[in-house]
Amino acid sequence: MTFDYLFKVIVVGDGAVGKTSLTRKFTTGQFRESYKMTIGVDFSIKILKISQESKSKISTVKLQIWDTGGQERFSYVRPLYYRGALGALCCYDITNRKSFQNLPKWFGDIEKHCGNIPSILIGTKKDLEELRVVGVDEGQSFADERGIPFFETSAKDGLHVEDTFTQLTEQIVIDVEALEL
Ligand code: G3D
Ligand code: MG
Repeated sequence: MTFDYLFKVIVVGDGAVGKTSLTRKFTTGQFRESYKMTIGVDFSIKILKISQESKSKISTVKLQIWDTGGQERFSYVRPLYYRGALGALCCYDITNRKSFQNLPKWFGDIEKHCGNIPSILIGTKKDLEELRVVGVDEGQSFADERGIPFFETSAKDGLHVEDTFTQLTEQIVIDVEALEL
C-alpha cells in the first residue's frame, strides 16, 4: 500500500496505565486479547486517512506506534525509543493518582529527546468511573497549561481511541507540511 507519510509516534506513561491496551484497541479493535507483555519496545502499524479541509485533500499516513513496557527498568533502550518520534500520547490512569503526578517526568523526557513535538494528554480507563481519583478538571487544566489537547479514553469500550490518534496525526501533518513550504 502506498502512503504519503510515515510517522513514528510514541505512547508514554507509567506502567499499567493502559498504553498497550490503547494501542491494541486502535490497531486491532480488540481489548484484552492475549498478547505478550511488552518488554523493551514494540511497535504496531496502522494506516490512516487524514483529510485536510483547508487544502481539500486527503493524505494517507502510515503510523508506526511505539509502545513501551518496563522502560524504567530498561533505561538503555530509552533514547532508541524516543528517536525520530514526531508525536506523543502521554497517558495517565484516572484511577491512579501517582500516574498523574508522574506526568511532568514523562513530558520532560519527551522534550529532552524529541524537543517540542505535538503531544496529547490522555486519561485512560474512563469506563472505571467508580474508581476514579483524578478529576476531569485536573486533567483538563494540566493540558491547558501546556496548550495541548486532552481526552479521557477507554480501551475497553473504545471511547475516544480513534480521536486521539487521528488528532495527533492531523497535527503532525500540519507541522510537516508547514516545514515543506
Ligand atoms: P501498559 O501497557 O501501560 O503497561 P496495559 O498497560 O495496556 O498492559 O494495561 C494494564 C491493565 O489495565 C490491564 O489489566 C488492562 O486490561 C487494563 N486496562 C487498560 N486500559 C483499560 C481501560 O480502558 N479500561 C479498563 N477497565 N481496563 C483497562 P490486567 O488486568 O490485564 O493487568
Ligand atoms: Mg504495555
